[in-house]
Amino acid sequence: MIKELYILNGPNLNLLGIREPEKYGKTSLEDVKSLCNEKCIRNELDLHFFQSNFEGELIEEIHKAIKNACGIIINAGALTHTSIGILDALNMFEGPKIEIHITNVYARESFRHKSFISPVATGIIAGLGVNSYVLAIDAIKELIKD
Ligand code: CA2
Repeated sequence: MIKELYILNGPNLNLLGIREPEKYGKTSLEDVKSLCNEKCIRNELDLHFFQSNFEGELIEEIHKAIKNACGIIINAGALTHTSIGILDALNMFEGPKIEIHITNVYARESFRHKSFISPVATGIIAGLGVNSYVLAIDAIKELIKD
C-alpha cells in the first residue's frame, strides 16, 4: 500500500477564512486542502487531510497515521499548548512530523509560547500564513527521500 501524508488540523481551523481574516488570512481550510493537494500531486504524495474540534478524534487519526502515513504535518491549534495526549500519540509515530502554525505564535500571547508537541516534532514552521502548510510538504518530501 502507498503511504499517505497526513495533514491534521485542530480546533477552530474549520473557521479559517471566515472569522478573524486579519489574523489568519482569507483562505478557507477547503482552499488550504486544495493547495496541499496540488503540492502533493507534484511531489507524488497521497494526501490525507483531516480537521477536528475534538482532541480524541485527532489522537485516533494519529493512531491511523502510525499504520498508514509516511509523514505527519500537524496544526493542532490551541491543543498545541495543552495536549499531552497529542504529544504521546505523536511520539509513537516514527516518521517525520512537522508542527505548523499559520501565525507566529512567539509574537502572540505568552500562553502560545509553550508547545507540548515541539519536543517530538522533527521541525516547526510558523508565521508564514497558509504557506506554512505548503512549505511543510516540501520538508516532508525532503525528509523521506532515499
Ligand atoms: O497560528 C496557528 O496556526 C495556531 O495554531 C492557530 C490556533 C491558535 O490557538 C494557536 O495558538 C496558533 C487557533 C486556530 C483558530 O483558527 C481560527 C481560524 C479562523 C478564525 C478563528 C479561529
